[in-house]
Amino acid sequence: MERVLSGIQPTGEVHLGNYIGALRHWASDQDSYDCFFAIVDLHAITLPQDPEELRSATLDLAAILLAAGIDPERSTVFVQSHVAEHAELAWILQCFTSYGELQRMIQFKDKASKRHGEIVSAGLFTYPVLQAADILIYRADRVPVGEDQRQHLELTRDIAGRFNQRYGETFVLPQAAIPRMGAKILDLQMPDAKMSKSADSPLGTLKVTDPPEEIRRKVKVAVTDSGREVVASPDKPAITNLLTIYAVATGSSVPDVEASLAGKGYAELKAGLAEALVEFLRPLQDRRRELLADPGELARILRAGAEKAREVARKTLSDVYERVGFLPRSK
Ligand code: AQP
Repeated sequence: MERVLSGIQPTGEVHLGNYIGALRHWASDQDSYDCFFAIVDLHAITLPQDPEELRSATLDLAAILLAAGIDPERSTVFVQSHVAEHAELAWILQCFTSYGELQRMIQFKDKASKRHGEIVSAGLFTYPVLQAADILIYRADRVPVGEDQRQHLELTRDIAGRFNQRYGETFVLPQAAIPRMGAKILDLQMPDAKMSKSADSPLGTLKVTDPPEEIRRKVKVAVTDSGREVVASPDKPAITNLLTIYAVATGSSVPDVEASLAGKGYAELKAGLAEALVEFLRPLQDRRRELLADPGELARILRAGAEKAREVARKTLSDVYERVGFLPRSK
């Protein structure tokens, strides 16, 4: 079985972009792959976090992953900081990554530009190398992610290739698995930007935990494009985005949704979309609430996941240490 690895940060709250672009594919990948899913808390602290909020967001995210259909019996679900090997491998890989490569990372440039005089940490700069370590340490073949992660995946392949060339085949070169539909869900208020946890406008980000009335409100005030026709096209990014979300929420395709709304206007599109989303998110929201009622069980699942992950990670790291020339650790 090929192996899948993906991660999500316990920062802010999970939004529709995370769910549509990543999480729902994680759930379906379990049928065909040996899956490793990480809650990447080490990545979260590249920007300032409140410790208590980070702890509770980590547990909440575990509940959301399970509520989204990830089955801890079939997949390895764990918290990144519980597997110290990620950070150890990241150090080695930093020595195989150039400053220039990291400077070209779009996410770094975006996130650094939003710091407005606040410290831009070295962790934010080297974050893509830790992400490379997350993937390479499991020798993952496939990484299901949204479009925003394409550049980081290419960097991961470059780093792995460079290491392999120098020391012999050590890492698997992973493929990014970017969905054809919904790989970049846009902000409902600023359809020139992706939906994001740290968006300036809270109305633009639809959280998977938003109650029905909040979903209806956010869809109602979503920005639209000029014109009146409900069609997807490059000059209608906002309507295309709403149609994409509608298609995913109803398990259909954009042309089918367009056809069902033929002759109707933006108001009907929004009304139908809001109800479709309420129904789409309801099972996840109900299940999350049930899971959060038993935090002890969530912690147990994460502990078991970390143990399974560590077994694989330890083996890769020891191969790497041996290849770069470190003396064996005492047993
Ligand atoms: N808008 C999006 N559309 C589709 N997929 C998306 N992803 C993120 N935003 C979208 C995918 O979600 C997975 C988890 O991503 P993450 O935890 O790294 O989240 P993020 O990219 O940090 O989330 P934000 O919302 O974008 O946070 P900030 O505001 O910090 O930049 C990944 O697979 C990602 O591709």
